[in-house]
Amino acid sequence: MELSIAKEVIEAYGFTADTVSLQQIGSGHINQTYLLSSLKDNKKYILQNVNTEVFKMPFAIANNIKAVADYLKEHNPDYLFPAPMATLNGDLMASHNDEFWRLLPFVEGTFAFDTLSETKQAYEAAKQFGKLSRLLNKFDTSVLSVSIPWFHDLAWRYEQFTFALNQAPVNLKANAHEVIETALHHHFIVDYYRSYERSSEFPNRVMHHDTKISNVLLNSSTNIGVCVIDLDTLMPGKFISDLGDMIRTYLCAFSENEKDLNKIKIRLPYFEATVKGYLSEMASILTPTEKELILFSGKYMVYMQALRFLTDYLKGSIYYPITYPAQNLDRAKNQFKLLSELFESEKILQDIIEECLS
Ligand code: GN1
Ligand code: MG
Repeated sequence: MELSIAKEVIEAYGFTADTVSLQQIGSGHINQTYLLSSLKDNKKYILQNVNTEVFKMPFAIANNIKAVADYLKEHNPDYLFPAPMATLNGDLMASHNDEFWRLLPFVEGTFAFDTLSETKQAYEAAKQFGKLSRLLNKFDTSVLSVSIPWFHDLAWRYEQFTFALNQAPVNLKANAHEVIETALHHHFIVDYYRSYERSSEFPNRVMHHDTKISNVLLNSSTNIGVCVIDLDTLMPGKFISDLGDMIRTYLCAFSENEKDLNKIKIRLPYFEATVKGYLSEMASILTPTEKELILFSGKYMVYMQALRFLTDYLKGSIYYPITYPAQNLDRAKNQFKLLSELFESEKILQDIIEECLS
């Protein structure tokens, strides 16, 4: 068999190494994902290795997904929630040599993509992520474990940035000088976040926490949203995480890897489609305070991602894989450019939000 997947993993799910074919797919930074085709019954599955450097408690994730899957099965049996399948032994994952693997159903007739080419895709994706939170509105978030502590805690991310800054080698600090100044200058976003953090009008909800477009499956022929995938960070959080990450990743025609900053512009129709799609599910659920924070959600997520890339650069790029030394610095510059675009278009973006809310 090709690739380095132990036969024990395949066998835990009742396959044999000589009757499956595996192909690496996906573009995520964190986990490795394979398309597993069973030659026996011609069925396809997704086999995924959980990155235990990042997710130190893989069973916490598996239990979270199971708790949500059980709840949804009871309350919304028709909702498609692609949870991992149990092994032959009934385990939530296959573990072998300190590695953890899971097997998921492959959803036929759907596709995931890396870049948006139509506003409809933004609308449909945002609707899917909104729908998940809406269906879980009454779910008790306190039963969920935190799969990555402080994951979207902006104050903590800022603190990590200042620690990294204090310890960074002089050459990295010199290369990043301007970006560091920009990061420090935007500290007011942290203060703003802190001022809402504990408000009862800003409740914990079940958040996906990674709402990029490749984490939603659309119907191949109609482009209609089918379901969300990649549930590792399904845990309690604030609504600004999901909506904010969509604003971060759907508005610009170019990704966080684009180095030409002149290309980093926001597309207003994609903003409108994202907000509309999200509100088509969440409008009746969000509190008045949350509705005031719609535009802030984008600033919060873009700033946090900029800080995360910059922090990683200063630490020697130990978290986000890179293909050249300054890539995480370039990614941080890209995100700060996007942030400045959000500030520049603030007025018109807020007008669009008002229109979507009315
Ligand atoms: C990571 O692996 P991927 O691409 O789904 C990261 C997200 C970042 C994203 C930026 C667990 O997600 O938080 O937004 O990279 N996931 C984790 O590309 O850190
Ligand atoms: Mg992910």
